[in-house]
Amino acid sequence: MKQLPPPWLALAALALGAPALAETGHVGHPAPKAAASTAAPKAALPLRVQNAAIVAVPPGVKDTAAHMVLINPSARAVKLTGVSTPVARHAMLMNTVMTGKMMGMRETKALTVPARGQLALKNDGDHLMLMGLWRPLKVGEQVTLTLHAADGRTFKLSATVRKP
Ligand SMILES: [Cu+2]
Repeated sequence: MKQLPPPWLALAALALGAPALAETGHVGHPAPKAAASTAAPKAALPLRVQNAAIVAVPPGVKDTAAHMVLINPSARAVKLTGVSTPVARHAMLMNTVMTGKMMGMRETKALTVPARGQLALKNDGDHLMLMGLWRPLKVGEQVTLTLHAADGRTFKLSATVRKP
């Protein structure tokens, strides 16, 4: 007569069972897999480069520009979101813009190398800037630049310091 479980025990079991089922349902969810692929080693961007140059500046000038032609033989556009180099404190992607009759430049969040196309980085167009050179660069010296994409892929290239 007293062996019947009290009704609250059945309710407690139900309450405990519900989250347990939800947990089981989560195991097959793709979210943990996506997290794992983010941590995967970073692949190289499918780019080639021609005529990579850094503009030689007089000693004491701490900022300079980098020019090149980036070629993307792949079927997908490559969106670059940053650049880094060991010779400068900071490097950035730039656009040249016309404000009235004044030509100026401004930092941009991204530069795109079109699929099966190319992007020319030059003085009067899109280019890269190296800000805060740690030391004077010598004409003829090779400098490593690393281009970064939003997905973590990178492209490392060597640019020659040249007189403008
Ligand atoms: Cu610039």
